[in-house]
Amino acid sequence: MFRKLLLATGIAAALLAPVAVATSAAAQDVKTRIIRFGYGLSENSNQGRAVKYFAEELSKRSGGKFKMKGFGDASLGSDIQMQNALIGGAQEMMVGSTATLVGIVKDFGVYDLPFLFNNEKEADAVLDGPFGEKLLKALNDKGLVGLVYWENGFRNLTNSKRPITKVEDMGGIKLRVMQNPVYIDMFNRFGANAVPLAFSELFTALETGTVDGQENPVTTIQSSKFYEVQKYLTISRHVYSPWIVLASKRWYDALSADEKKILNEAAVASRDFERKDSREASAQSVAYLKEKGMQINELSPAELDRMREMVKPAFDKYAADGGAEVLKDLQAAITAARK
Ligand code: KDG
Repeated sequence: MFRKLLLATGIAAALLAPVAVATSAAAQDVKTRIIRFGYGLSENSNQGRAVKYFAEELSKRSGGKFKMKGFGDASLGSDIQMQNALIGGAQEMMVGSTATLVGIVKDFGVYDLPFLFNNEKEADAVLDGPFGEKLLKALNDKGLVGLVYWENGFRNLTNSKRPITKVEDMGGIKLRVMQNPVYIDMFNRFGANAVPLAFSELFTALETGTVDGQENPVTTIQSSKFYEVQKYLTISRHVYSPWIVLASKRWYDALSADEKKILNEAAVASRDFERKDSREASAQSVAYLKEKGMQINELSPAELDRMREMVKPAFDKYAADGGAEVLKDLQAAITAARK
């Protein structure tokens, strides 16, 4: 008897479940919405996989009403072009680098200073804590909503000229950097010739020799196939680079409270997925790149200390250019995260 009751209840629950989800979504103030989500890397990258996961989470939590479509390979434009499209309300969402946001909120440039974070744990604590939150809020009066940070990762050097085993080896290398004054200043101080370029132009610039090298996390070097046009990889971990998931404020403000809750909760779930996926992928990338024929070396602690010394004036310059307070706050947040 009890088994039959259990079975009957089980069948009833299974039949009612979809209705329950739909009912809960219907009960909520949730409208059908098409969300265009732009990003710069390929679909088969840590960034692309996280976009797919985010879309699935939104659909699940909205009873299928939030239909998010990912547009990869910068098909909706570069980070900067997409930021402007969100501000104008022509696009709903994107993920991109915090480094390209400095034209909108200058303080985001603080994340680009070298050798700030020692590991991902510190980065998570600072980005998801009061310091990171405060910077996200600074976007609100610029027409953007910063939802969460994803992980781009610790950046490393590649080039086609020579192994970089000491800073002097960077001398004269035309090194592509993100469009950001901290990166330009940093690599010029290392003796390279820093060339700011949008990510979407990078592979061609490497292929044609317009630039000799670039710097990115190993996951990006793998997913963007830079190993096809770069011979040398130098593990330097010189900057921890965040990505930031952005929404158009014009679009976001029109959402109901229920819809905002769904979006924010799905964004947090996507952040946790992306960081786990990125770190797992990163652990495999060096072996993959070696297999693809890259000649790989790691900068010694002594050499990294020399680089730290050489870029100390970059911190002074950043502080003198109006970044003193945000830099002090970030350094305090990192110290607190280390306790
Ligand atoms: O859309 C591409 C961006 O995510 C960009 O930040 C990737 O790190 C990157 C770079 O070097 O441009």
